Amino acid sequence: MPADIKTIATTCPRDCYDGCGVTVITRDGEIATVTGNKGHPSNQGPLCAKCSIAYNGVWRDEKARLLHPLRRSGKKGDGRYERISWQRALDEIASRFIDIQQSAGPQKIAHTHYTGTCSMLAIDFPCRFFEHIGATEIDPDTICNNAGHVAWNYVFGNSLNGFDPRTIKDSACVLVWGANPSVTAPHVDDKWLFGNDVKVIVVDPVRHDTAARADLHLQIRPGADAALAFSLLHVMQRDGLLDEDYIREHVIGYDEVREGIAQSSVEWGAAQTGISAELIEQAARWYAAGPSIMWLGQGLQRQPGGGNVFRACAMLPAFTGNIGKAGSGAYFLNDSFAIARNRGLPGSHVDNDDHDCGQSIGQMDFPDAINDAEKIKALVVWNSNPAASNPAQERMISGLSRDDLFTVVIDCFATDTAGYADIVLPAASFLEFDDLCASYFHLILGAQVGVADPPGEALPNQEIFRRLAAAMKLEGDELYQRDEDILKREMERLDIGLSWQELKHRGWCFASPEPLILWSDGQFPTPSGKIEIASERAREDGLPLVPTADADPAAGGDYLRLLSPADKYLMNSSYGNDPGILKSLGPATVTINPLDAGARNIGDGDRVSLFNETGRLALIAKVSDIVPAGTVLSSKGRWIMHEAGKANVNILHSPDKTDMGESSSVHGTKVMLQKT
Ligand SMILES: Nc1nc2c(c(=O)[nH]1)N[C@H]1C(S)=C(S)[C@@H](COP(=O)(O)OP(=O)(O)OC[C@H]3O[C@@H](n4cnc5c(=O)[nH]c(N)nc54)[C@H](O)[C@@H]3O)O[C@H]1N2
Ligand SMILES: Nc1nc2c(c(=O)[nH]1)N[C@H]1C(S)=C(S)[C@@H](COP(=O)(O)OP(=O)(O)OC[C@H]3O[C@@H](n4cnc5c(=O)[nH]c(N)nc54)[C@H](O)[C@@H]3O)O[C@H]1N2
Ligand code: SF4
Ligand SMILES: [Mo]
Repeated sequence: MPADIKTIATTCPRDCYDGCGVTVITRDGEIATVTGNKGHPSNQGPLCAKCSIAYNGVWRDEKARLLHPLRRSGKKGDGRYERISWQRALDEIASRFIDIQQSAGPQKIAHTHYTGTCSMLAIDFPCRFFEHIGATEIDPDTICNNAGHVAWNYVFGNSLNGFDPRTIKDSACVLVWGANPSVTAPHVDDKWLFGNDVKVIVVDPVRHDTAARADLHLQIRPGADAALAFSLLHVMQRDGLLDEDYIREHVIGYDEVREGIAQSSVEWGAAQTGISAELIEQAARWYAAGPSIMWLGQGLQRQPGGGNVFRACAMLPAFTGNIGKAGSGAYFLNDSFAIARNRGLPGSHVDNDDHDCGQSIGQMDFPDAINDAEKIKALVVWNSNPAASNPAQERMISGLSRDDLFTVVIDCFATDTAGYADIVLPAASFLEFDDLCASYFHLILGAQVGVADPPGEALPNQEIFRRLAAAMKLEGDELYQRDEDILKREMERLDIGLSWQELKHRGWCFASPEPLILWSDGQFPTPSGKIEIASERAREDGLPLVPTADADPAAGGDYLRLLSPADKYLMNSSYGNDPGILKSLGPATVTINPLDAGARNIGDGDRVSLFNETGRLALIAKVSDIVPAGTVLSSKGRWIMHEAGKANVNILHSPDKTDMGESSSVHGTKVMLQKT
């Protein structure tokens, strides 16, 4: 009998700008291959390198996946576990939680989660449980992008309403500032950024592949971006390139920064940023000529002054009117769900679901809190891997090792963090249940389609929390709502004219059939209704009224600035256990400018150490001028257990906060470098 071959369209739910369409080919009901959906507007072909490997590797390898609930049988961290039934696991968790609720209070139960999977049910539903019991949330965005959110909320009243990428057809210039799409958005990079007839300007300390391919690369010193923004505006002000009508009608604060811009000469800007005066002039003219899109990356705001940088950069679209018109836009993130719900409106007033789970502790306070028995008595980790991902790695692990901390980890894999759990619960992956995905770049909604049964006894996050609620005998309809009912209701709310079954059949659809020009009505959800470069709300929060033209000083002495952004082959720490990925990754490296390497007698391939007050890490040197002198580069996301020194780059980062939003400022870290 011929094999029964089926082709099913689904969506990649990783925390990724691209939001690719996935094609799963099944043979006699079993997954044969996971590949890219050629008909999807984002990828238009294969998946990225990492997903092509991992979705056909560990993701579907029963030997690599967690299959059953486990209970720790050895010491924390030594990885010895015994299999137990779901009932026993849930009963034990329920009784420990009830005990803590009664003896110490529910807020002593903490949970930490982020974007391990971004589909709607699997990312949001568990929060209902934690809200219901009154647990403390480790504030998710403060590990990633909260400084940018807070800053752009001051300025625009919203940080999730950027622009519609389809409108690039009307654009002349795209300014990519502190993002690395060649790694973090490979299809956006290739198909969108370089697939359209636009001038590309990149501002980044690193000459990554996008920067190397761009028309202009402004190789800035880390943390000097606000000074650059002022200096770019200086050129536009001097040459009469600002849009005075737009400023008058839609912006407040120009008068307060006018003088600061006038003083930020190109020569001054060049001295602050390390970029030549000619490049600053050229970039300013191209951007101001427009129509221009500005894309601020998430790496950009992971600097100590990241919030101020975002407010300073926002002056570019505000003062040149490069917002609310065809081919223009100011983008940090989009929220396709919110935009779909409001697609009949002229542009801006999206409802800003912030997935707030009640009381919280910031991620930068997490290392201290997890070491404090009075603050946290039980911890649930789901959709994240803090042992590998969080700064202050040593302190995180000492907290996770506490004997008196009752820890539950829910994951598809036995991660570094799972090794410290009392109970480990196996999660189903995106290939194994239906859900709804929204891209944060393209305005696309995607169906996630369950194409296989979960391996072993694994369950989707939402089902795990329904069962845990039942084990605790909690009352409340929202805790038990079925997936089908939520998906049906959400499709009605989205009002895109498709039922869940229809979307599943098609695989994806745009949030609006026609391209949208966001902010076209010129109404911003700020107190004044205008773009607030001068923000009273910021001042009330103890911040300057307007952005300032600051640049971080050089690291000083023998110190170098360490950047640890995304890796091509990893998705944060996801995929770090895949043999094919490990082979592609090779050993952990640090990229060093020839001047810094020469001064320390370091050659390509040498063994070196990076160290500071927080920790020490052994790496292999890569000598290259893709990084400027004074800056070293070593990417994030490797699994600790696979590293010889049982640590990754987060051993070097301290949990210092950004100027706004109590967010991570990992890219501000200073390190010493030594040949070993
Ligand atoms: N040094 C340094 N550190 C950084 C950064 C940096 O730039 N530099 N960046 C930071 C940023 S931007 C972020 S967002 C964080 C991310 O850090 P984390 O939130 O820790 O992200 P991941 O490491 O990918 O962990 C996600 C986990 O979810 C699991 N998972 C996948 N699907 C499911 C599912 O359906 N259910 C469950 N329960 N689990 C699932 C994966 O297997 C994986 O273990 O890291 C931060 N860490
Ligand atoms: N392959 C892959 N893709 C990913 C991820 C991954 O881990 N791997 N992670 C996902 C997640 S969670 C996120 S948040 C996004 C992040 O994706 P991006 O928004 O692209 O951010 P990062 O990769 O953190 O950093 C981007 C750039 O910021 C630059 N940068 C650092 N400091 C400064 C500075 O002071 N000034 C300027 N101008 N630039 C600076 C870095 O050199 C880096 O090239 O990517 C997502 N996509
Ligand atoms: S991680 Fe990003 S680039 Fe890779 S397949 Fe998923 S959506 Fe596409
Ligand atoms: Mo992130």
